[in-house]
Amino acid sequence: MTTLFDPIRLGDLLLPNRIVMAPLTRNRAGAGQTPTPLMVEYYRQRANPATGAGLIITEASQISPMGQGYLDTPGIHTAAQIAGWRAVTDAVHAQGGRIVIQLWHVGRISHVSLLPGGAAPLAPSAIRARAKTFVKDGFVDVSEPRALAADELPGIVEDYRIAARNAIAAGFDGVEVHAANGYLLDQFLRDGSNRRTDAYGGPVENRARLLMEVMRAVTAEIGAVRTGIRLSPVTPANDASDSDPQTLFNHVVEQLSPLGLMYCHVIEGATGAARDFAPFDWEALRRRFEGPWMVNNGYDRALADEVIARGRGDLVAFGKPFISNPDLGRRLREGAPLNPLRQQLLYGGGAEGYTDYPALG
Ligand code: 8OZ
Repeated sequence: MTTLFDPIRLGDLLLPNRIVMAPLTRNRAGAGQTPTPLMVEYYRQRANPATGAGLIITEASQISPMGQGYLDTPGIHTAAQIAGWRAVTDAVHAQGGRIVIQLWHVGRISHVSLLPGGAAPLAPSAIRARAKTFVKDGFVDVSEPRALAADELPGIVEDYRIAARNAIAAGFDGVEVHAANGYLLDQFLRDGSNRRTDAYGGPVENRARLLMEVMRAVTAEIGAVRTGIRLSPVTPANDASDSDPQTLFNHVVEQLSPLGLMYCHVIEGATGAARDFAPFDWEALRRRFEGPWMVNNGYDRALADEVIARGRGDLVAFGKPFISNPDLGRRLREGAPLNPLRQQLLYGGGAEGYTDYPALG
């Protein structure tokens, strides 16, 4: 019987176990949205697969200045950012670990104070989300977005392609395209945020068009074996809504499968919410995807064992438990108690609540 502690092949990577550190926004980037030495230490602490993660997925990292939606999130679009990430990937690899970067464009989930020249956030349609973001002065409502013109979309696809190339230049083992949680690609997928009447709106085939163009560009640039994706079919996060998520995401996963991706990562439910708060046929999605299937949200050892033993998932991504336990892999294996999370230290700040969680002696 397969367990969390059995190896698995993801593309060209052989992971020693199936324990994944989920992408986690921590808002600790330095000037120029550049990864800092403190971030190097945070990832290094979690990188050794014998005690930490078999695979680390970085915090969401914007592909362009317009892709940023929160204070102090890192980017992967400047030379300084690439150099900062190189220090992270070198530290992870020195521990024997593996790491991919999550590529992010927030779309309408942003604020004019974060964007170049005070620009309006970009969206499929000019519909403001009922959502908050975090800026210099604290939590604020997101700004009114402007609808992207069709002739601007090739530029967005190109930004993803260049970000993927930058990721490889920075030493990453691959990328995860963030198509979840109500950000740009998810905004195009869903009819609650996409009211376009061109080839990128209307039927699900059209709403999935931008995502598929991005996935084809990224896989052509760095290889499908180095490209994963994250989806969140039922999340209401960031005002995400769709009239028929099952049909939508069945279609999306059917389209993704033939690309031969490194993995498909799904958030079962909504981050921080009950796992079963919305009915959804997860098996129907899983059946439609040929490659490795990564599950996330509210997993503990028992649930992870069950899902892997039954083949409902191949890997399990742990989020908050990895924040408060740098040696989560070891604790799961030994059944050791977990450090409690200090919730108020999640976003922004320094070492406190970041690199000061103790490992087992
Ligand atoms: C928490 C705070 C800010 C952003 C996501 C990237 O939900 C995020 C995020 C999470 O995917």
